[in-house]
Amino acid sequence: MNQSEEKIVRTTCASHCGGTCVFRVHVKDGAITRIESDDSPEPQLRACARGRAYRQRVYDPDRIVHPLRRVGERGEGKFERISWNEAFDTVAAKLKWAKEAGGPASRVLASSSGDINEVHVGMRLFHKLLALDGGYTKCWGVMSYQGGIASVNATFGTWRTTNTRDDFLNSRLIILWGWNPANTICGTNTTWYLARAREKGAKIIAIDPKLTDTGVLADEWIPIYPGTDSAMLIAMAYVMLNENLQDQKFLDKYTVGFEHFRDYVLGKEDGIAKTPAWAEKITGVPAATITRLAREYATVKPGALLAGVAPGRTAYGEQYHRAASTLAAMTGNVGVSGGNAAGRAWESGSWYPYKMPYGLSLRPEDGTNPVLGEERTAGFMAIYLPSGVHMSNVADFILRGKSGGYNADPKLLMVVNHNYLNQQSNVNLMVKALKKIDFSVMVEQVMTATAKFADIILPTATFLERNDIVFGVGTPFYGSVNKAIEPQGECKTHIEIVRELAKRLGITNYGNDTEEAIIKEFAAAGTEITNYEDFKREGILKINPGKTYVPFQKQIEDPEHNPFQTVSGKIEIYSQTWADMKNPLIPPVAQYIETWESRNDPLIKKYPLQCISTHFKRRTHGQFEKVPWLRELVAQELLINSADAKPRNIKSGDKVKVFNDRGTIVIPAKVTDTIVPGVIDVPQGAWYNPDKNGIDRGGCANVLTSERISPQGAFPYNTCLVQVEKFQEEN
Ligand SMILES: Nc1nc2c(c(=O)[nH]1)N[C@H]1C(S)=C(S)[C@@H](COP(=O)(O)OP(=O)(O)OC[C@H]3O[C@@H](n4cnc5c(=O)[nH]c(N)nc54)[C@H](O)[C@@H]3O)O[C@H]1N2
Ligand SMILES: Nc1nc2c(c(=O)[nH]1)N[C@H]1C(S)=C(S)[C@@H](COP(=O)(O)OP(=O)(O)OC[C@H]3O[C@@H](n4cnc5c(=O)[nH]c(N)nc54)[C@H](O)[C@@H]3O)O[C@H]1N2
Ligand SMILES: [Mo]
Repeated sequence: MNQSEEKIVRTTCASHCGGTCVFRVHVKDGAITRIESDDSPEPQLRACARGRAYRQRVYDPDRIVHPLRRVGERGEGKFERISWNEAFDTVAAKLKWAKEAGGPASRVLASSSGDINEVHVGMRLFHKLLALDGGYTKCWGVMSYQGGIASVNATFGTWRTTNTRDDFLNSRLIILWGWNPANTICGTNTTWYLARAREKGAKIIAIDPKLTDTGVLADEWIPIYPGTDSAMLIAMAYVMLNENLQDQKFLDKYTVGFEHFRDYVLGKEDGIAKTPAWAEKITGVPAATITRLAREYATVKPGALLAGVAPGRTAYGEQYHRAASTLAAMTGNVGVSGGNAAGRAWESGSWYPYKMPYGLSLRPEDGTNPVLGEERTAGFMAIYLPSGVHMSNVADFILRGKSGGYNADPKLLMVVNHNYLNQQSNVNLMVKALKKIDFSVMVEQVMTATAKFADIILPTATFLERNDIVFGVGTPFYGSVNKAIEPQGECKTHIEIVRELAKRLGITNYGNDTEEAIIKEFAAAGTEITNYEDFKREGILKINPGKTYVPFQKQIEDPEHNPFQTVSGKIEIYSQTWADMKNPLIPPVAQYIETWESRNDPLIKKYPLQCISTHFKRRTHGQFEKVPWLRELVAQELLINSADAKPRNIKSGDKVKVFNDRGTIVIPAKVTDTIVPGVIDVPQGAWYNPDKNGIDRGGCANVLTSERISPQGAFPYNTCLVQVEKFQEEN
């Protein structure tokens, strides 16, 4: 082909929002000129604003394109260019040193998704490297929805609970409980199917502390105080019981322990009947609204309660998820087309039963990590790891080590696919830890807040510069990630990086597979991809198009032959496993447990506002932060109700400081009546950028959040009390 001719490469987005949408990348002379989206027959898999702006991310002037070594202080962001050879030699030498000086467990791997749903870019390759080299400390906990995972495993014995999105068209009632897919995508076409369901006559109700872009689609917005959702759900159960609206036949046939829940709801145990009036005081939702919604959900069938994961990112968030699933069972909406098990509305990872023999999971040849004891994993992520360290506790682990009861004194931190400092709670604590650790290596694309603390940065490719396979969430399909351009500068792919490190560590059994060979092997291992070449050319393979998938349908239609995967074989409204833990904060049936930093906490006098930190339209967490087109789309602002702004003399556009004992940020305010009074929203993901006084000028929500974890490991980002004041710049 003539060099200067433009070609179009079909590929699939892999950004962290879980929308794996189709890209048509225009390439001329080896450079991307523009990005378009799907032009195939409906239903198309069309990209959002972030996807379409990806070109500016690839060509971001701050892109890291050479290996770097830190020359300034940690956090200062001063680096010098070094050769790959020197970078690899240094990292390998430090890995060996840490293993000898502190044992394998002193090497900590902190990894998130980065890009998402890819077959071989996740954490797997680095796990394999460190496992074959004698082991490492693996962190556990899924930031997105650890509470939801704990809950659905206890209730249904699996973590796949959600109907395909096209099944919205069969619902008569759709309840968006703390869910905003118009911004968060959560699977390509989610909002498209919601809009079509509404056109078809489904009633949509949104329950959320703020009116969202998806809420605009709804017939009704019910504002609620954060962290109180289980109280509202439990009061809805009260109404159903009181008016005998529950589907008792369903409960008798498919569930265990409902009577314990009923006793709790009616107050037989604690003398408190969980009435709508009781819940109104906690949630701020009028009792009449709770009663009306309970009647509606119990009678308008089928109804889909879509339990978003943000209400689960609160203290005791597990209880909210358990309560939602209990209600889905009470209304007989589990395993039914148009219904929903109300597990987690957003399930990344391989929740659709694709024929993927290993997908994102670790394989035997990936080696076992000798540092681990008992391990339960969901794909590549550890969901519960008694001998590991919870993601939220890594700073504490680094700062206190053995003296804090941990099994090692950390010496080396490896960060892959993760803007660690920015995305974990309590940034100021993490800053201390990042200053203390002996050595840190980070594999990154851009100079994030975290990367500034690295000793060595290994630059890596974006998904437009490499090959992979992704799969759809919500709409089942495989997408071929096809390399559109060569990696910028000296960037290398993960597989190239780990192979070089393996060589230097003397690991002889890492394997020599290339990127392409790994993908082909995956495709050939029994997946639906029968013709790899066709798949790669077409870029997308839809699975069973037009056929909805309803989890638990078999269990409901033919329970004799299809028990649930729980201990009892039924839906566990009462979990014996949780009862056996004998922890009042992990009750066997769903309960309302008041969060710390709630509206009743004495701390409210000092810090009177509840701070939530939502996922932002123009970013995926910290990603895309510097993309100019997206910055034009919407500004990083604090949402504050006019009732809270007025007494503070705050007007839209004013700079305000948001603070608590953990830290202070400065951010412009946007005064609005679309958020509940007493609640503010700091969109999460903005990059931490401290001034000389340690005040964050970037507007990073996690300067404010607490590293404390919920009893089942949920990350309570949305449980956080703060004060807001007008900010005066020092002269
Ligand atoms: N306050 C608050 N904090 C939150 C949340 C919240 O709601 N509130 N949400 C939490 C949730 S749900 C999540 S999932 C986390 C997300 O936390 P992270 O996963 O840390 O967030 P991302 O910004 O997606 O960071 C991924 C990083 O990986 C880099 N990256 C992208 N692709 C690649 C690649 O191929 N290789 C490598 N090596 N790096 C790559 C990106 O440049 C980016 O810096 O944040 C959590 N933090
Ligand atoms: N654009 C964009 N898309 C994304 C991401 C992103 O960062 N940006 N992140 C991706 C990832 S990793 C994840 S995990 C998903 C999930 O993303 P979600 O967790 O679903 O997104 P959020 O915006 O945090 O929350 C959804 C809604 O819940 C509300 N909410 C917060 N706290 C509460 C509460 O206590 N009760 C109730 N009822 N509602 C509450 C918020 O106001 C918000 O409107 O999104 C994915 N998609
Ligand atoms: Mo997430």
